[in-house]
Amino acid sequence: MNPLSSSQTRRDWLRSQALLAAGAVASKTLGEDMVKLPFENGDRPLRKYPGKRPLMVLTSRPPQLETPFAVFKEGVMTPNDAFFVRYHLAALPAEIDPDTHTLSIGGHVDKAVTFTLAELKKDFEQVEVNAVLQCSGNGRGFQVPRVPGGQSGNGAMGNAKWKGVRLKDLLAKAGVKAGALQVSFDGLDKPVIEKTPDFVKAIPLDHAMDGEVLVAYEMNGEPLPYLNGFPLRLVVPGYYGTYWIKHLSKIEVLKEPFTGFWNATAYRIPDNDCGFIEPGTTAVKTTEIKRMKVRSFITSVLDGEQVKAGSAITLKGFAFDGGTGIKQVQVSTDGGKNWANATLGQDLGKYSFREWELSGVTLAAGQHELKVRATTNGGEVQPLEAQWNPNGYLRTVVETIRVTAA
Ligand SMILES: Nc1nc2c(c(=O)[nH]1)N[C@H]1C(S)=C(S)[C@@H](COP(=O)(O)O)O[C@H]1N2
Ligand SMILES: [Mo]
Repeated sequence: MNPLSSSQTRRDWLRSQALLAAGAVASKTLGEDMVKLPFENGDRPLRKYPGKRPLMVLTSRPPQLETPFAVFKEGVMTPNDAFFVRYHLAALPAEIDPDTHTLSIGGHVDKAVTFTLAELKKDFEQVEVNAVLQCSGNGRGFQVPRVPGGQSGNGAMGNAKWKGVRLKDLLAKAGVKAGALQVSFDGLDKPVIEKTPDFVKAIPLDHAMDGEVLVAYEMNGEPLPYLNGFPLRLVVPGYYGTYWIKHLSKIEVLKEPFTGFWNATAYRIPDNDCGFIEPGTTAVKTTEIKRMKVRSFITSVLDGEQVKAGSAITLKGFAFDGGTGIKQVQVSTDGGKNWANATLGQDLGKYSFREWELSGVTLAAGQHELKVRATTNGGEVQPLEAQWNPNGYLRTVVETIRVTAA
């Protein structure tokens, strides 16, 4: 029987499609709720981890958990219990005692220092920043041609208020010696086999000293969730998540260029103006991934959902970039032919999600392609055509969702 033969079954079918796209429960496997991302091998179980509501599991060892996209309807700050999780190494610290956890600073400094959590909170100025944390491979699953790596939808990102102390203030306590080049960061998680390189990341000294990089202990007014780096993590506003070291325990000031695997071999992009190359080719030269490219999303209605035909609705969403801030957001409801300027919401800082809305949108009965495009204060505009690189990083293309008005 044609599944669309009666209006009743057609309605059911549309509803099930909408649920699939919205990241709602699509089916059950072995008693577990499953969600389907709209690409090949996109089936994800929804599973509950400590401190988290059920999230989409990409891998369980190490935990890689994606935020169901519908969560972004809840507001401009991403709730801690829904915030995505990403680890590279499977040996996570079993237990961390905040009273005994320490952060040490050594290497090319006048004197090595060690701080307890209590000392960090008491002895240094506390600062806050609203900032987006996004994995370099967020949206990788949509890239065509496909590439290896975690096939994420767009839920490997979130926006939070981070509270902590300035990295530069901590480094000043240790006294950075002349000739220092870089600063490296290590957390408590460890590889399970010796061959796997420990997850250590480094940034240039001038970046470490710019006053924006924080050692944070709070997220949205609460201690960091265990899986988001309890009790301390690096916050590198504007930069892709790979630098935001969790369970931070060791900082080293280096006088030689850092050659660790996770900077020198992994998390690299083609070294050219845009970070993209001809699909299927290999970059001649690569460089470290750094600041995030501009992105924008519609959140008030999700891909595959249904809206009311013939009456005015308000579309909403958010945009962000690597730190120049959002200048303009435009929305198209006809597949990109015409664009209307959205109204920007409150400015929560140049590193935060920036909300937008467009009221008075009326859609005639039928299928519609909605698109959203942001322009930054730095003059960056989202392209209409997707670009490609071998790691599926830097997704910045204008996103398209399909809705049915009925
Ligand atoms: N200690 C540690 N920190 C880490 C990682 C890790 O594997 N171990 N992964 C990094 C990467 S690639 C990302 S995208 C972010 C993810 O942060 P979250 O798990 O809090 O969402 O953590 C970063 N910090
Ligand atoms: Mo990442």
